[in-house]
Amino acid sequence: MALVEVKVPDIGDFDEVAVIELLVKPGDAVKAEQSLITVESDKASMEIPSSHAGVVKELKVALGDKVSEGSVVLVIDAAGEGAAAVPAAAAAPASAPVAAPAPVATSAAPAATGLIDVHVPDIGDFKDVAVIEVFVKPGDSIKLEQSLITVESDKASMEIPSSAAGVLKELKVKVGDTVNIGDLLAIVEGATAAAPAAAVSTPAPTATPAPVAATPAAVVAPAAVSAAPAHNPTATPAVGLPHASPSVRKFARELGVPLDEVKGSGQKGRITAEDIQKFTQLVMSGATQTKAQAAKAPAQGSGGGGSELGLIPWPKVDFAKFGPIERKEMSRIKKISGANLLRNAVMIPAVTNHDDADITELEAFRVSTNKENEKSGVKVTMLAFLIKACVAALKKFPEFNSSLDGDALIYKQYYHIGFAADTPNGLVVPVIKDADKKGVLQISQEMGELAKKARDGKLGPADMSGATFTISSLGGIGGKYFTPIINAPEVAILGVCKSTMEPVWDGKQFVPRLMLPLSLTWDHRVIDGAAAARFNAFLGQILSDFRRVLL
Ligand code: CAO
Repeated sequence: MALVEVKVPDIGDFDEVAVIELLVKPGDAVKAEQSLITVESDKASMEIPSSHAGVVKELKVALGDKVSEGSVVLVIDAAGEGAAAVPAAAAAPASAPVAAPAPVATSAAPAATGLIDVHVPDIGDFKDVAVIEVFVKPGDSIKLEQSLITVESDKASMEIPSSAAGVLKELKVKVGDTVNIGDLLAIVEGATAAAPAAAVSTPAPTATPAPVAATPAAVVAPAAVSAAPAHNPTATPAVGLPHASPSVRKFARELGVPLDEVKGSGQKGRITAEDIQKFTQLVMSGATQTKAQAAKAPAQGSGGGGSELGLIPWPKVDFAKFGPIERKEMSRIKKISGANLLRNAVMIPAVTNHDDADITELEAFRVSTNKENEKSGVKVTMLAFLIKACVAALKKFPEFNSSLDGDALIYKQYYHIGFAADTPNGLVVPVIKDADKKGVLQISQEMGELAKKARDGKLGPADMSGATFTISSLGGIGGKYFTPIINAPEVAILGVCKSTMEPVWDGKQFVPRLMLPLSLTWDHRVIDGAAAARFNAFLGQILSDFRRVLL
């Protein structure tokens, strides 16, 4: 095993090109020369190949990063390969026409005006590359360095700029043609040429980097533009890459259009600028949605339009018309929990069963325990008993401690119980971990600490994650029953309200009993009504005689 850094090879004088696609991720097995990322300047894009075979350990670049020669792309575990680089190690100088080729002009007449031939400049090892796009037509006014055509190999595409300004008289190539360095592209009735003195087929000695350095024959890589004879100039790009020229990619990025969702109408499914425009129009008119929009729709707050669910729009009322108002932003917690609650309410077919538990003896026991433990500083709460009772019920009815995973259920063999806590900033749900392994005293103590942390806004993500079941207790406040919303991906939640003394028929007479209202909401995809009724009944039995927890 050898960890090897794969670096950006010589990509000409082009510095700071943007990473526009990541083609691999940690854990992927890659072959030598397999494309790892795509980089793009404003005129050309290319794929950067791997100098080694192995398994990707770590990606060192992210989308949007700028890279130059020598930038580390990723770390690869070159197991089995030795750490030897394949030919084309990143260090090797390589042909890398990522740079837009310098325009090459040849004046047919050496005058500043007249007919100017525009040739394909030095595009390095690009041989017989296909013309995949033509941007101009005879009669068009052309600016100096304006892109005339796009050519493409199987790994890179590049726009060829005009070396002359003027009016395009004649175009010498069409889509599907193959071109080579020096080929005549167009004749421009010109005003100016980029380098009037330049000889035909000589790369223009301009600031624009000559795209192709002299390339050692052994160098395979930057592979973007392999000179391999098997090269198929009209091949589509690597699987998964949207087929589009750099300018179309740039256009899509500017509009925020996800290129991989656009259907190309060009040759071999190539995405054109018109395709981007049409896609944008469809999204704007509501006729279609991007995948990101579709994924977001159900999680939107009530302020969302509602159209994503086929509902009538949320009412927009000018409340100030009816009296004085004050507008206050909701807290961050409220906004986050609101989106989650809405998703859970909409996506879960939830049903709530109500029941009462007789906690007369349990409450008496709790009060006496607290008296005995007065000095300990730990107050035993009804909620702590409820947590313990729920763990016993979850053990007896394991589907209540599960989560849906596609068509399967994940049964958790741990019992982490969340409890809803009311804080000045909104509702949070701290979690008592491994409640099955803790006594009521320890649970009470941890709950007190977590509830304090919650009120002080000091709960960390670890305090609030991993719950397998949640209890929401309004017992200290009041009410009879309510319908709590399941805290996905859990499949059930117990709501508890204030216990009250009630007359209960014991078969002979009415006796005063302390009754605790229970409201169990459950996901009907996972749990049936009968199981829910049994769960509540079992919970009631335990709460009425807590010794059953031991059974
Ligand atoms: N019936 C009758 N009295 C109850 C009771 C019940 N079911 N549960 C608690 N009480 C009593 C307690 O005994 C305590 O009385 P004393 O002070 O006389 O001992 C009093 O109510 C206050 O209890 P508490 O609420 O401070 O403590 P708790 O352990 O019951 O609850 C906590 C802790 C964090 C859950 C609670 O403070 C809280 O935030 N509850 C709100 C949860 C919530 O908002 N749920 C709704 C979610 S859906 O929007």
